[in-house]
Amino acid sequence: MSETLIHVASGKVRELFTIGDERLLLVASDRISTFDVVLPTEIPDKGRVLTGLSAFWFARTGDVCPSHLLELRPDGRSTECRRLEMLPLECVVRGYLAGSGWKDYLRTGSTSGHALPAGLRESDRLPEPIFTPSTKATSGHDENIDAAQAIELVGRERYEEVERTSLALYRFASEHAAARGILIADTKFEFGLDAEGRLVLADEAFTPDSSRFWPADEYAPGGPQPSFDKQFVRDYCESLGWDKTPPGPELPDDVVSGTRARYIDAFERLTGIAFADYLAEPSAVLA
Ligand code: PZK
Repeated sequence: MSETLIHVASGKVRELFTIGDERLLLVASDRISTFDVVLPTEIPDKGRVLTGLSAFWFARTGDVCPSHLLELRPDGRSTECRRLEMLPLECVVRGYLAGSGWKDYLRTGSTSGHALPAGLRESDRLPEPIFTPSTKATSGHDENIDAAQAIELVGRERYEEVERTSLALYRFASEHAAARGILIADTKFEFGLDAEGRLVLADEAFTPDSSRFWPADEYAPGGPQPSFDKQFVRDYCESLGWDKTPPGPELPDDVVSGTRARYIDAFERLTGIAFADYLAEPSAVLA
C-alpha cells in the first residue's frame, strides 16, 4: 500500500513532504545555488551525492547523537525521516576562520562572543573549534548570535547540550575527512526533539551544502580558499560579470561536468565507496 505524500516545504534545492503524522520525506534535487541564487541549470546526481553523504554520516554518528533518518530510498535522493519539533537555532561549528566568522573577527576581534587570538589570517585554523549559533532568518541571511541570545531561544540546559553535541559531531567528522584529504572549515546542523524530548540530529549533515569543504592539498591560509564543489560555478559566474541578482546564468556543459566530478570526488573520498556502487545500491553507505 502506498501512502499519501503532502508537500509541506520547499528549500532552495530540496523539497519536504509529510507521510502520515510521524514521518517526513526529504527529497534532494539536482539544483545548485551560488551567491544565494538558484541557477537554471542542474548538476546531474548532485541530490544523490548529498543524500548519500548525509546518510553515511548519520549511520556513523549515532553514538554521538541519534538522527532523524529512518530509511534511505532506492532512488538514492530521498530519505524518510522522523518528524521532530525543530529547535529555532542553526548550530554552526567553525574550525577555521572563514565566511561570516572572518568578517566578525575583522570588525571586532571576536565572533559570536568567542574572543580569538590577535593576528589570525583569513582561513586560519582556530586554536579550538567553536560553536557559533545563528538564528534562522525567514528571509535573507542567518544572523550570528551569542550564547546569551541562544539560551533565550532554547534554554540553558538545551543550549549546553546542543553545543556539546555539535562540537563532538564536528570533531568526529573533521578527523575522518582530514584523513581523506578534505578540511571541513565549518558546518551547520539542525536539531529537533522527539516526543520524549530527546535531542535528535535532523536535516542534512556534513554535505557540501551545509559545510565548507576545502581540498587539504591546496590549503593556503591568508586569503579565501577554493570551494571544493562550487568553485567552477563561482569562477564562471564571476567571469560573466553577472550582478548576482536573479535570474542566474545558464551553465555551459564543461562547468556542469567539472562540478559534477567535484561532487562525486568528495563523495568517494569521504565514504570510500565508488559512486557507481551507491547508484546501484544506495544502502551501501549505511554499512
Ligand atoms: C524540517 N526543515 C527544513 C528541509 C525544506 C525545508 N525531521 C524533521 N522534523 C520536522 N521538521 C523538519 C525535519 C527535518 N529535516 C526541516 N523544515 C522542517 C527543510 C528540506 C526542505 F523545504
